[in-house]
Formats: sequence, structure tokens, C-alpha cells
Amino acid sequence: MNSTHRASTRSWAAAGLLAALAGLAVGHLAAALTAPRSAPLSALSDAVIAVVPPAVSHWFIELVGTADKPLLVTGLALGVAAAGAGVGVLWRTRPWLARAAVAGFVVVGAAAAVTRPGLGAAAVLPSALSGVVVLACLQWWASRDADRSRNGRRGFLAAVGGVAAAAVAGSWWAGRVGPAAIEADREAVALPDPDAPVVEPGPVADFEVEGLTPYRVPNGDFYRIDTAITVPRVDVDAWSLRVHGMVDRELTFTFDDLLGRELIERDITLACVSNPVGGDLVGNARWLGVSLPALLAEAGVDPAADQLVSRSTDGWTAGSPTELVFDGRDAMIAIGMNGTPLPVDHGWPARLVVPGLYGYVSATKWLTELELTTFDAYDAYWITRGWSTPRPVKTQSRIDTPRSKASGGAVTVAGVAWAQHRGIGAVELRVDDGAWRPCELSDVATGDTWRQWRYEWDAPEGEHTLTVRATDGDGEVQTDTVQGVIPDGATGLHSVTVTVG
Ligand SMILES: Nc1nc2c(c(=O)[nH]1)N[C@H]1C(S)=C(S)[C@@H](COP(=O)(O)O)O[C@H]1N2
Ligand SMILES: [Mo]
Repeated sequence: MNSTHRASTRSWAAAGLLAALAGLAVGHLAAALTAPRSAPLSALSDAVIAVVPPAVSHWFIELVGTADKPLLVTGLALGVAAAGAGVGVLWRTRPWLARAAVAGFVVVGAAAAVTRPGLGAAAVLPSALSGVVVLACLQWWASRDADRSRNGRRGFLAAVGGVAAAAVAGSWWAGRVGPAAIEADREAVALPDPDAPVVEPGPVADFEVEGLTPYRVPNGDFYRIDTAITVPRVDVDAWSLRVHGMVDRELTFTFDDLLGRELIERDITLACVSNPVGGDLVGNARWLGVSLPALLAEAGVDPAADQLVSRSTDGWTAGSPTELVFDGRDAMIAIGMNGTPLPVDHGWPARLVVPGLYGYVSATKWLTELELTTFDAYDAYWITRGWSTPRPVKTQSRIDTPRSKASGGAVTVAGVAWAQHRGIGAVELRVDDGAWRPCELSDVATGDTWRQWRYEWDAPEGEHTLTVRATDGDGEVQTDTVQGVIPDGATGLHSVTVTVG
């Protein structure tokens, strides 16, 4: 090949960038048709999340919150695009070096994919295909270089851009109706009625104040926290739950086995340990599922096993104290959420819910394994990254409304408070530096859910600070000591500044 190319460095960079984007898109399509989590960007992002030092991820999450994952994926995509531009420029003068660089990127992507838990050797294919697309595009670009005209460049742009656009559209299609689509399986599940129905909270579970979070958060509004860039899409027919470790006998359950068992339905509030004071990484739902202690008991649990490790299809783990799982609380393997099969984002087809424990030590989604072990023998995912071994959920309360403005006169101040398993005994509100005043509480059936509170405030004009605090069911007042989320959950009182006009 002629190494003195006529096209400018800039147009080679553009060709490389476009080739890289087309490669990513085609790889994404290949993954969407086979294993979505093996898409180059998804696998790379997952691998970064798995290996990044805790100090770095804490800093990043502190900085950007739940935008962390979109930003990571976008960052990596920009990185790949920039690398593509670099490869284009390199190809102009050193084509073999450029090809080797592409091969290097393929190896990185393929290695990231194949090392993701739950993905097999075939996971290398999307990255390999991406590489082939990049090589083919740049080869074509190079072969046309000698007689390249403005029209020729437009042709390249149209062809490669067209491939990229078609692949993106194809991926979208594959996710909805192709083999990776699992919504049909989900919708086909007819959830049986619970054998042990929920105890209804009472006539006033919900004050229905505008701006106040509902007692039960609809699935579409429920907070989502997990490490998955591409949520696992579990084939329910191939799914099973294995119970093993320190047990008398290993057991395996299919989804139909779970459906056929005695089902309980419970209102339980789930909270994330990384929820800041006043934050919204907490929600209450009506869960349908099978009793976790009953199912474990069938396997015969060794009394020396103090930790229940739950593992998801994507390799994430949580470790819960067996003592709490067996102490009579409604620990469950949930298959239903607010009357529907578990949404994909919330763990389809089955997840754990253990009242009184933060999600990171209990609430495993896309559950596949329950292993009885000890805390000495194994540290679960977030424990190896600086978070505490399981401690009780901390008492918290939040002001939902008003948040910044109110018109003078009668203002309803309202919010939620939670101290799962201990329950909420009282909530008090303070206006500016005034006395703590008792709030009205909604009805609840158990201590496992949050509780709404409200206060009718005769609001004088001007700027006022409202502060809330709760007392748990044991009579313990929520601490005003300020602590960050690491290592075992934030403390401090939520307050808002309201301008009354
Ligand atoms: N497989 C898997 N399950 C998981 C997680 C995860 O990263 N992977 N995150 C946990 C955490 S930290 C929380 S707070 C809850 C959140 O559950 P939700 O997304 O249904 O609200 O899920 C838990 N289960
Ligand atoms: Mo969490």
C-alpha cells in the first residue's frame, strides 16, 4: 500500500472515529442478539466497576450520584471514539501499527466480556466483531485514498454511518422483540394469590398530601441501585436457585417450584446504605414471595453457619446474618412487587428481601444462589470495598413537602420516616429554633415499613428552617450527629429552608 496518502490527517481521524462508532454499534447489536451484557461498552464498564479502587468509586459516586453509570459509559464511549480517531491517524502512515492497535482494543474488550461472571467464551464475539468492522472500514477508506474526492468521502460517511445507524436500530429491536426480550416471559407469569396475605396497614396508610411520597411506591418510580451496566436478562425457563454450603443437603429450585410453594405477601421498606440524609434511595413496596427461613430449613442449615451469602446471575454477592434470617422476621425470596412479577430492574425473576437490613447486605436481585457459610470465611461484594458488615438500618426521617416555597397561612408539612423492623413510634418537627412539636402519623401494620407523618403549620411569612426527627419503636430518638454514608449509613437530621410568601 502507498504510505503517502493524500487525505489530510484530520479526515483520517474522522474516518477512524466513525469506524470506531460503527464497530461499537455492530458489537452492541451482536450482543443484543446473544448476551446483552457482552456488548463491548457494557462489558468494559462492568469490568471498570469491578476493579476500580473503592476510594475512587466513592469519590465519583459522591460527586455525581446515580449519574455515575451513564457518565462511565459515556466516558468510555468517548474514549473509544478518541482511540478510533488516533487509529485513523496512525493508519495514514503506519497501517500495520494501526491494525495492531485495533487488535489490542479487541483483546481488552473480549477479556472484559469473558471475565464477567455468568458469561461464557462466546462473550468475546461482540468485541471481535467490533474489531473486524473497524478494520474493514479503515481498509476500505485506505483503498480509496488515492482517488478520494469530496463525493468519495461522502460515500464513506454515508456507508459507515448507515451501518452504525442500522446496528443501533437493530439493537433496539433485539432488546424489545429479539431473543434478549424477556418481557413476554414476565407478562406470561400469573402470580398466585398469597397463602398468607398482607396485613393491610389501616385506613390511613396514605395521607395523600401533594408532594408526599406514596406509602407504596409504584414500580416505575422505585429507586434502583445496582452494579449492573446492562441489567441481567434472565431466561426464566433455564433459571434455578441453588442452596448449598453448610447444609445437610443441597437443594435446587426452579421458578415453578417457587410458584408452587406457600406464598406470603408483605409490605417491606427497602433502603440503600448510600442514601444521604434527605435522599430518595429508599422505597416501600408490597412483595410476594416464599419464606426464606422455611426454604433454607429444608436444606438443614449447620448452626455454625452465621452468614447467608446470596449470589446473583451477574456474580454480585450479599452476606446476611443467618441469626436475623431465622429470628422470625419476614425474610423472603420475592417474585412479585406491587402485584406484578418482579420488574427486570428489580431482580426478575427472584430476589431477596430481608426487613431491617440495608440492600447491600440482603436484597440480592437476579438471585441464583444461596450459600451458607461464615463471616470469617467470606466477604461479600461491598464488604471488600470498605462498607461495614451488616448492622441494623438507621432511624431516618425526611421532609417531602414543602421543599423550598410555600404560601403563607395553613401549610401541610409532610414526609416519611423509617426504622425497619423496629418501627417508627413518633415524629417531631421543629420550626427554626423552636420546640419539637409532635406530628400526626399514618397507619402501619408492622415496623417493617416506613411511616408517613404530617404537621399542619401556620406558616408566617419569611424564610424558615424546618427540621424533622423520628423516634423508633424502641423509644430511641434519631441522632442529630452528622455522619456520611460510609461505612454503615448516614445519620443526622433532615432540614429544609422554606420561603413563605
Ligand atoms: N444483583 C444485585 N443485587 C443487588 C445489588 C446489586 O448491585 N446487584 N444492589 C443492592 C443494593 S446496594 C440495593 S440498595 C438494592 C436496591 O434494590 P432496588 O434496585 O430494587 O431498589 O438492591 C441490592 N441488590
Ligand atoms: Mo444499596
